[in-house]
Amino acid sequence: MQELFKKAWEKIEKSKNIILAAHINPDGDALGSSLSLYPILKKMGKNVKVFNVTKPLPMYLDFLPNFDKVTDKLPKNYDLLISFDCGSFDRLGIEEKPPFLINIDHHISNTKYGDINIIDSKAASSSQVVYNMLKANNIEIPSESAVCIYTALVTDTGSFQYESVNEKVFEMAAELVKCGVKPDFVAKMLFQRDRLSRLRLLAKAYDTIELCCEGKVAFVEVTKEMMEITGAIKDDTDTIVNSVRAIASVEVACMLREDDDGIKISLRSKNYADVSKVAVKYGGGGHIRAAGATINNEFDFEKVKEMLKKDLKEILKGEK
Ligand SMILES: [Mn+2]
Repeated sequence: MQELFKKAWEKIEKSKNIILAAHINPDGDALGSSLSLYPILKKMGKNVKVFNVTKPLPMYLDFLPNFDKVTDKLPKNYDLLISFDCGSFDRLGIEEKPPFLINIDHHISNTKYGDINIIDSKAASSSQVVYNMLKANNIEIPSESAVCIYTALVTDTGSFQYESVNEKVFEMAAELVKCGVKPDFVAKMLFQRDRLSRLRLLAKAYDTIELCCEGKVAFVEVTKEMMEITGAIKDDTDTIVNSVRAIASVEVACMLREDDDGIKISLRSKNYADVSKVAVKYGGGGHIRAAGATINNEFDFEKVKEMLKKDLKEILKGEK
């Protein structure tokens, strides 16, 4: 890994026009990781652009330094693109292959589409991989970058709750606080700016919770109608599946959301089930404990649940 960090940094030093990019519908890790390098590369005199194909960007991340610099227009001429938190090239929303691509990620399902691939599936967030790269190259972390790296870490670990959280994660968090992060500020920005529309949507969604497989599996539904009635937006659905997983008996929670291009399924597991296997089966991907996919329009919710029940029974088999 240290070799790769050095190689990647050498390439960055040699490049002039650099794009920092993350996957479509970015979460805190995707956007935080891409924005984290912006001030550092600027200071190095690079021409840097942060690209994301999504419009509008999730507003709950608007406190990230340089959030307003993110553009959905890909510049024509550039030497290097660095992708963050993006498991496959098509999720970047870029047509042509970049002249050189550094792929920084922690998804076990990453397809290694870069010229340099720095994939650490043990990392708690892609921002931890960025952090390790900066450390390996003795780069000082300005507070603007630290806030981005820290926010990405908080969002991807469910506020330091997941199995990926270890001594290294806390050491890194402590270091980032030394660099100027105020954890209470980040927490307030992330968790104390809720929208009424989201709470109204939760009420409707929770009403649809259905348990099966002896209470080990829970389904929750979000329809277009619910979104319209409550005035909720897609971002408002982000954490629903996590709170459904919190039911005591549940090992796997699954949210089904009606989207324009099909039914979006989001899977979360608690202790032992590898839900990435199920997501991959439907053309998606993710992690062992958090994964997702989009199933095309030819099925309705009931049919999708039926299919998923079968798959989930299979992955729950033989476990305690
Ligand atoms: Mn991530």
